Amino acid sequence: MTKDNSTQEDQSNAKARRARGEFVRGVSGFRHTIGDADFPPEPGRYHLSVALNCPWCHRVTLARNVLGLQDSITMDVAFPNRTTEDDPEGPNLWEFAPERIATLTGKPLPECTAETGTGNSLRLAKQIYRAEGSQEQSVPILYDKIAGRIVNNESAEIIRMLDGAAKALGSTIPEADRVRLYPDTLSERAEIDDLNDLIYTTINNGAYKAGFSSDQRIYAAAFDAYFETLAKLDDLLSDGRAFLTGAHFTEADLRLFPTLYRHDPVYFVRMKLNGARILDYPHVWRWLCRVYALPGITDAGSLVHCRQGYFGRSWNGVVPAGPFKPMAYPEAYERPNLA
Ligand SMILES: N[C@@H](CCC(=O)N[C@@H](CS)C(=O)NCC(=O)O)C(=O)O
Repeated sequence: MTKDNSTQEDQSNAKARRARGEFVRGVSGFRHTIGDADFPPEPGRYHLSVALNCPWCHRVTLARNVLGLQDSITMDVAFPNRTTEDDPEGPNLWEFAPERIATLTGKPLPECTAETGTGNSLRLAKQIYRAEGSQEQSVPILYDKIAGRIVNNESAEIIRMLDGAAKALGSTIPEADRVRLYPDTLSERAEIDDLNDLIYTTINNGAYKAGFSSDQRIYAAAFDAYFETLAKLDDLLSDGRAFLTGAHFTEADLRLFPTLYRHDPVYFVRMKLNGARILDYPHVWRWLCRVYALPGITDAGSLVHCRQGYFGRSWNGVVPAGPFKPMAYPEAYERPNLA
């Protein structure tokens, strides 16, 4: 499957780089594929465990929706804030706790669920891994409910396999109307691969490189690379094309959306990416609104979960109330002419 630098970070000297204050993302260990002998494509067999504040999970919830797989692939949603120091199982763990109160709203979050995929009503995502002897703890997780096994925990591969097996998995969208995230034409695939490389390194993971690195020079380099790519994308979209590779929505658009959806209301503050808003890039802004208007996009994500997740446990836990100018988010994404 995809083992290129659009999927994961180069891990060389990761320990030394982390010691120097660089945020280096780890590598996902479960890399099976639907279609392998053990994992036949069957409707109702597979299950996703996600958190709606996680941008990698957002790729997967977007693919599930735009491919019409909401009925055939069940899904659990963890609470946006991970466990705290006093948790008996340890801190920073994704928890399925639909009763937990969000400080942002003062109420439980209606999208959150218990853990239903394994049939064991587990409290933590970590426990899904421990059942298979793994020390991992990340989301998203694609799980086989028949085999009782984890298939894959790498979002780049999960979206690719859902796209390839959508029909056999029981998509409710007729083939002729269903989007092809990774079309067969080699030229389009090459264009998508190049965009994926640039966008993964400087935007998707770049945002974390800026926001979570504790070295000024590493932060500054990530900051510059992020806004350089935004300027390049604004230029690319200035020729009137609807989507990144032309007339059709593809995997490249799907992978760019989660980060830009979070930029103005979250990353501008939380990741110190305060160089500009997406609103300041008119062609990228109109692209963002165009994607937001596509069927299945709005309910694949939640800015309430994002704000609660990124701020609810950072600093003193108080979640910033803005922005409200020119208008509140996500409603602003319904106004392409704001830019
Ligand atoms: N490469 C993975 C990255 C997944 C990932 O890093 N997820 C984060 C949430 S945003 C996570 O669960 N991190 C917790 C951990 O690894 O302990 C993918 O794209 O699926």
